Amino acid sequence: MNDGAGVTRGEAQGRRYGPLGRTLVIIPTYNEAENIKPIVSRVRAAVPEADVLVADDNSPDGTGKFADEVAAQDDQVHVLHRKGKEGLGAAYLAGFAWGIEHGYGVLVEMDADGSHQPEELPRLLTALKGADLVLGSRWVPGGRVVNWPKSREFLSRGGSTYSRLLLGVPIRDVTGGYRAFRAETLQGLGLTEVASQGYCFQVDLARRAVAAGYHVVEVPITFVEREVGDSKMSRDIVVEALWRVTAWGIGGRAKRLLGRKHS
Ligand SMILES: Nc1nc2c(ncn2[C@@H]2O[C@H](COP(=O)(O)OP(=O)(O)O)[C@@H](O)[C@H]2O)c(=O)[nH]1
Ligand SMILES: [Mg+2]
Repeated sequence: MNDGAGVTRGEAQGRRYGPLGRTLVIIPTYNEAENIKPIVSRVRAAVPEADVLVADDNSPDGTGKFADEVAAQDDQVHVLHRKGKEGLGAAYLAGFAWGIEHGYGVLVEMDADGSHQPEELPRLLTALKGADLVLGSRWVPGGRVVNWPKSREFLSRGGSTYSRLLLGVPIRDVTGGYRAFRAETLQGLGLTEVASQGYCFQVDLARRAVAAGYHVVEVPITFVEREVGDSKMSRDIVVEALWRVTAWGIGGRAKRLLGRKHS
């Protein structure tokens, strides 16, 4: 149950997977000046063959400039400068497009604040050899959270449970943001239609992957709450997630009901 738990579709069993190709770790940033250099060097040390793309939304604290300084010293580090704060979802979509255009076979999502430990990435990549999508998971056996207030854990567990039940996706940690995608998987998710901006972006991608029949695997991770800088979690982000997940859930049920009537 520990490595590679959470098969979503039986038909995926026995499928053969192609080689992974080059890996790009995408790190979205907004005001992560103190975190950006340490996180990039941890990624480079943990997975030296992987390249890094920092997707910065013109952070007022100069994160983009610090990322440029790292990129100037290291050919495997790139920076995508975006014009302003547009949310996590938009930054990832831009990062995915950049990565696919540049021929990467694996695209990884990772926060800048150290919550997603780069040292755990090799385990995610190993699991991706036999999957279409790997989710770093706090809520499967072996997964855990360090330094989170009870209120935040309640919100995250509650959000995952609500989404799982309403959307019918058999995933324990559906809001998590430490993930490894095969490029082909991303290309099959209909990303041009994704409008989710905040954390429900992660729920959106997970539900699309399940609906498309991809083999999704959850790998336990230890999520460490940031020590430096501020969380961008806001009431707006929670409200967006709540209404979108609810709308998807109701829309999906209505579609199934209508489908049944017509058949
Ligand atoms: N580019 C970009 N990055 C963002 C935005 N909002 C959050 N992030 C980044 O997304 C990651 C997760 O955000 P964080 O504030 O740590 O959220 P939390 O861990 O849920 O409290 C961090 O690397 C942030 O800098 C945004 O609007 N644009
Ligand atoms: Mg964080």
